[in-house]
Amino acid sequence: PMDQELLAPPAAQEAATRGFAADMARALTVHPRSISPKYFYDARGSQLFDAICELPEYYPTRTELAILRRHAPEIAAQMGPRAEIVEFGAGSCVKVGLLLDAMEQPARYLPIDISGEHLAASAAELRGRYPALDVQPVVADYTQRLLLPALLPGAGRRVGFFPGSTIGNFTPAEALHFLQVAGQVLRGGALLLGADLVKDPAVLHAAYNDAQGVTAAFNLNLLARSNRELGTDFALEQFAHSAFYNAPLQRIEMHLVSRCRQQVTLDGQAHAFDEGETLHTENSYKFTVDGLRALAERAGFRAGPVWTDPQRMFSLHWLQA
Ligand code: AVJ
Repeated sequence: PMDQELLAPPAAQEAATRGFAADMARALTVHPRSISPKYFYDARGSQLFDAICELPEYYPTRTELAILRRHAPEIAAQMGPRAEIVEFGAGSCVKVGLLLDAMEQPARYLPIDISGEHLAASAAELRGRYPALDVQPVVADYTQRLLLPALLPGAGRRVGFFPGSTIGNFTPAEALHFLQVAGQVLRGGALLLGADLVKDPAVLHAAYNDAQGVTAAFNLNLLARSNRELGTDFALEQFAHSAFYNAPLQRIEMHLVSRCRQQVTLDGQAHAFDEGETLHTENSYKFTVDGLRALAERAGFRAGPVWTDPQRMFSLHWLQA
């Protein structure tokens, strides 16, 4: 039955483009304008995100990796023998590799991703590195629905892995809903969740306004992708990257600000932008350790150990489903 989840690449591609077109049409029609950050990640956007993760100002990736490296044995002990890992989003194989290396006989690895291509690439890499590991990729949008194969006979716990503070892209209501759905498919197991922490706004600001302009290029690539895939005519040089910390809402907001009065055409329909009008492209919520634990408990988890770095920049949570 899971094979039905794996759409043929051309069909999947067309479906993805239709979804992007519908969401872009909506984004251009509503006020204030906003679009999901999931559209950042075409091939170019994924490349730019990888470059962001290497930036001196962008601390989350290297901090989470350091926490994983340092506490992998303890985390693996929580997992127990023959656990299987369900990763929400097929990220870099580096993070899950740290877990797999520390685990006692991992039973299976199930990466879930909307991009079949991305998924196939990371599955191939993991199979190469762990020939004995059962790798079963699942093409799905984990924000929409979650259908997972049954636990293997003889397997231990099912452990969800949601690193990178991707949960910060959800509104609090969406985060609660995601955690409820994840809790259902992980029942009896646990979720290992990475969450970026509230900190000095100057540090947050720098992380999304890097000196080399990689984050700006990442943000603007959304418009370039729209031009490539949807045939819009966004004039990229007429939009400015804007990222700031909204302290009362505990989130970084990214926008693309129209530098002038202009219009953009999608499917023959013109949409006017006033000077200074923005397209809101991303929220990145920051958490307190207690706030995140409370949210997880509201979703039905039992909050367990939390691992952080010495400067308390980032947190990894063990949440029992
Ligand atoms: C993928 C959501 C963790 O919010 O930090 C990085 C994406 N956006 N720089 C984040 C991102 C701009 C990232 N997450």
